[in-house]
Amino acid sequence: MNILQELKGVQTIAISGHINPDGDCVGSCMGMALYLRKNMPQAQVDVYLEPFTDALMRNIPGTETIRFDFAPAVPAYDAFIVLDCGKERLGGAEPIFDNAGLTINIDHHVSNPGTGQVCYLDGNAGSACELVWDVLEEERTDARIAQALYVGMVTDTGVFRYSNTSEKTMVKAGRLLRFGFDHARIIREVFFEKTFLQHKLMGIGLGQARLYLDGLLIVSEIDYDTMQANHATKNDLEGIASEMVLTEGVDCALFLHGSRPDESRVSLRSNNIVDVARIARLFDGGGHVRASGCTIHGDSGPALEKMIEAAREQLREAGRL
Ligand SMILES: [Mn+2]
Repeated sequence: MNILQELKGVQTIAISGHINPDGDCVGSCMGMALYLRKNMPQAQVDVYLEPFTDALMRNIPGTETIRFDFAPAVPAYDAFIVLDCGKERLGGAEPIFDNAGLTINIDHHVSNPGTGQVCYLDGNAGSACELVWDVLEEERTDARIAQALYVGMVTDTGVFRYSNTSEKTMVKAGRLLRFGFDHARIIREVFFEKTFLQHKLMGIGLGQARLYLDGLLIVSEIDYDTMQANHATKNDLEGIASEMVLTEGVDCALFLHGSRPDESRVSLRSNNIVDVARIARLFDGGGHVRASGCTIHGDSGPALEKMIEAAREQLREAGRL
């Protein structure tokens, strides 16, 4: 796909990604927006997203132009580009999508069957930013666009550590570096730097962790009261599940937190064996084989037992139990 050809003659373009935007979502949306603004100067290009971290605001160029209020600047856009998700995760941007003419979807989530008239989907890609890079022309790209896409590649591959990192990922990231931007600062600020509260909650989460299934599964929970006492939101829990799954001997990690008095969010991670997307789907969640999420309503105890059983079954099938 060449995005400029797909959008030929289009005057107004809206771009959005998923609720609770991460670096790949914001990076792909801004990378695309900056590219279209540069190469289609006559067109109006608007990005609609929910708020996200200050580190992403600072390190992804052009974020100050994002429309965080979801008030449509145009009654019906000629085109709508959905990045890093399908229509069902657009949140406040969904009505804008519904009113748009041409709809385009670029995504790397295996659970996304594709939304829109033109789809570019690849479940093997490490990030949506990799796929956005595919539809751009390198000679029409600049350092700001490259930087936005680099943030997404770094975020979704865990700084090129996860199994979704491929030769293609490295080649594309390498091409981006040629544009010249402070890539070391991006990795430090976007990926490794944490707030004091994040570090504190990481300590609580790891301190309360327990091992199950012969040490193949690690589970921890930060309850609603602890969240309240620390004035914590889900953003303050960033990285806890990923850290848990780095425990020696562990294949799968389940991290729960009380999101409301009667609701828990679960982050699931695995290294090699357990398909955590399958477990998340038991609770209407979704995501990737190695990283997924779901929501539990009511008491988390029985749901947690069900998830441990599901992990046990998969580990048995794999001959590990
Ligand atoms: Mn992504």
